[in-house]
Amino acid sequence: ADGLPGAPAPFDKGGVKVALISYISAGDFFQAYQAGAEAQAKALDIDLRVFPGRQDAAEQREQILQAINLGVSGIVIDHGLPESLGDVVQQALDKGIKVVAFDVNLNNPKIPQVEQSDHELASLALEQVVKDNGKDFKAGYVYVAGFAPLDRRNEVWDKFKSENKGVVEKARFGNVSDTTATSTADQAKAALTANPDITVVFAPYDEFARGVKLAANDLGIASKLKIYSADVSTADIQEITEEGSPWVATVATNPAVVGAVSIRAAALEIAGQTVPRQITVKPTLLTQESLRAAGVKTIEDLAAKIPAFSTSDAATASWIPDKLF
Ligand code: SR1
Repeated sequence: ADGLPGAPAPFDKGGVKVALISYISAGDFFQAYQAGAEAQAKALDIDLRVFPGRQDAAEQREQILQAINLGVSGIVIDHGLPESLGDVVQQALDKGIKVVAFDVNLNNPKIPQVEQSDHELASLALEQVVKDNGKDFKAGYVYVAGFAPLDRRNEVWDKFKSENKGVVEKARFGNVSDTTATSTADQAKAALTANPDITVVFAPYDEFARGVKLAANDLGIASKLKIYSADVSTADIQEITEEGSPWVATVATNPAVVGAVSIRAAALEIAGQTVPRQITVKPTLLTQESLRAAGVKTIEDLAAKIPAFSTSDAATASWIPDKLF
């Protein structure tokens, strides 16, 4: 560890140990988030210990205890179930370890919360839904309760339905696991077969959207369905822009930027510098039409065209290198 010249302690000496403890590791979003966290950690000469998530609350608790025993200075908790984390997170805080939460409500004023402005994300998606479909249609909705970002997006969907009585939710389904897309596809097939009048599906997680698209293609109904999602990856861009795709819009941040922001927030906390309790990375609407028109094929293409996809001004300081992508 060489340290960062001019950085505050302990970053001037380098080798600061930080743990990244995820609840979910599978899927494009979480892999890109981790890659962004690793790139930012490297730039800060942080010794980042990554604990893989397997959607297992007991294992995530255990990993937090392991990180405490490793003597880390900071822990980034990426998703998880708040009810199973409160006491172990408190143990970390009691030992002076700084904690940052991404997309898990730990409801502790000592813990900065990183999020993607989920209310805005869902609102932008639903504005596009109305532009494309009006305010009278039968909808499918993909949702699993208990995940902070999905719960926040759900608040917007509930409000949208109560303000637009012509929008009828005919089916609700969803699954979060290590096979989210394929499990959701099986559920979507059953829901779309039972409700052939559904023309719009709000699927605000890219794995959900991928599942619904699979189902629509298998059922041969892609041309009469429109899917609206959250998140973006290079694989998603390919699926959205391919000929005849029913996946017509998504609202997204660059997850790698969000991962980098989470590590910067932890670094600022460890250095004793001011960090807002709420750190937001704003999402951008990406329609099938705009992606095709701009010839966007990859996340790198997006980063070249949209500044928010290459960097964020959240949780920055002059001593923190932030040009990573
Ligand atoms: C199961 S929660 C999935 C969501 O977490 C992140 O906020 C991503 O945006 C994804 O949609």
